Amino acid sequence: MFESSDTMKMKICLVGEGAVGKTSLIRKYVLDEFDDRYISTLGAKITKKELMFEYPDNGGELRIDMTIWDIMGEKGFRELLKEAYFHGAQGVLAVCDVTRKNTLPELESWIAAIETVTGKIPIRFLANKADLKDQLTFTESELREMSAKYQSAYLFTSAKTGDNVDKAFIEIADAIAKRKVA
Ligand code: G3D
Ligand code: MG
Repeated sequence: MFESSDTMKMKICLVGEGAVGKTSLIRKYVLDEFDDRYISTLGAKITKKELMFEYPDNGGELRIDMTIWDIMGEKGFRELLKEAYFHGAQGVLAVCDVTRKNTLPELESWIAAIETVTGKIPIRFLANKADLKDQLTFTESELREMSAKYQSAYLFTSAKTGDNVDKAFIEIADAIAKRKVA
C-alpha cells in the first residue's frame, strides 16, 4: 500500500558493451531534463528523472525519484569500481546492440558484476538499435533464452526512433516498486 504522497528513490544502472546505445537511450528518455553531471573519477554519468505512477489497486500515487547511472563500457574500470557503480542499485537495464552478436553474451559478465554487489535485482534486457533490425545478428529466441535465464524480460528498443524507450524505464521502475512493496 502506498500513501498518496510517498516518494520512492530508485537507482537504475545501464550496463553493456561500449557503443550499444546506453547514453543515447538515457538521453532519449530524459529529453530536456538531461542532467550533465559527470563523475569523471567513476566513469559514470548520473541523470535524474522524476515520474509518477498510479496504482489504483493500492489506492495511491507514487512519486519516483529515479537516478539513472550510465556506466561506461570499459571492463577494467568495472572490476575496480563496481562497488561504487552498483552499490544500492535496485534495477538493471542490460543493453545489447542487435547489430553486434557478442554484445548479448557479454551481458552475462555485466550482470555477474552487478549481482555480486547488489544480490538479485530486477533486470530488463534491451536489444537496442531495433531500427536496424535488418542487420539482426542474433535471434529473438536467443534473447528470450538469455532473459529467461535471469527470470527477466526483454524489449527491442531504438534510441533513434524512440521505440520502447519509455516503456523500458517504466517497466524496470514498476518492477522495482512492486518488489519493494511485496
Ligand atoms: P554507449 O553509451 O552504450 O557507449 P552511445 O552508446 O549511446 O554512445 O551510442 C553509440 C552509437 O550508436 C552512437 O553513434 C549512437 O548514435 C548510435 N545509436 C545508439 N542507439 C541507437 C539506435 O537505437 N539506433 C541506431 N541506428 N543507432 C544508435 P555514433 O555514430 O554517434 O557513434
Ligand atoms: Mg555512453
